[in-house]
Amino acid sequence: MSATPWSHEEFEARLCERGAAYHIHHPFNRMLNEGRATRAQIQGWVANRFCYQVAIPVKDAVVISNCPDRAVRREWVQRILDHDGHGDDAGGIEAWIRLGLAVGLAREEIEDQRHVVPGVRFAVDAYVNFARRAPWQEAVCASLTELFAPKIHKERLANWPEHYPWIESAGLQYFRNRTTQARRDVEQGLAITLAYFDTLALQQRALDILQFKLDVLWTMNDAMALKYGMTEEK
Ligand code: AHQ
Repeated sequence: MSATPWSHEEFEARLCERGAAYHIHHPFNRMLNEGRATRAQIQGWVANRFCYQVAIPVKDAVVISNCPDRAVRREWVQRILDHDGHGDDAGGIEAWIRLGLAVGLAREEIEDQRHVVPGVRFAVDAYVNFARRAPWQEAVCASLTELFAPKIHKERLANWPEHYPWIESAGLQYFRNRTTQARRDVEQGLAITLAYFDTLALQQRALDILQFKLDVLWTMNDAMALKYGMTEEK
């Protein structure tokens, strides 16, 4: 007799419980958001996270290329436009470069990814390659770390101006944009996930996929902490 799947409410609650492993709790991120990061650590974080940012629209294009459902593609394509830009909107990748300029990096050294450490690159590649290989619904599920993203963007917007007044306010626009975009993304991603993972075994698979993506983000912070060091709590 097959075990009864969790209700959508229970399934969503179990997905949200995994937020305890979100990289907002990583010591390197806490150092950034509590004002203990040096200029070099902030520059290193922005330069390394650029590797992740430029991979997102590639990952999203992979999801679209694997997805036969036109209605899903019509919504999902917005994610690519959000990052690559369209019309007069320069997009999130350009906004991330703007953040890099605001923390004192040159456009060239951001774009050529000379500062990206192997652990960050491998974690990012693991995410994109997962999306290439997995059913498109599993790649959708992996994006649900954004359940926890509005909080981390709001935390940066609340704390960085006070802790790092030398960073020009326009440089933080990326975080402002993502606060609303992440919420919209999660609505679509969660609806697809709750509908597709409809047996107990599949629901447990969804939790494993979310944990994989949480580990991708956590590992990126581990690699950056190793490279740039950690300024301990006072
Ligand atoms: O800026 C981020 C972003 O555009 C995305 C897309 C989404 C995905 O498809 O996996 N995840 C994600 C995330 C972004 N920013 C991260 C941060 O800490 O600034 C958080 C990250 C995520 O929660 O997965």
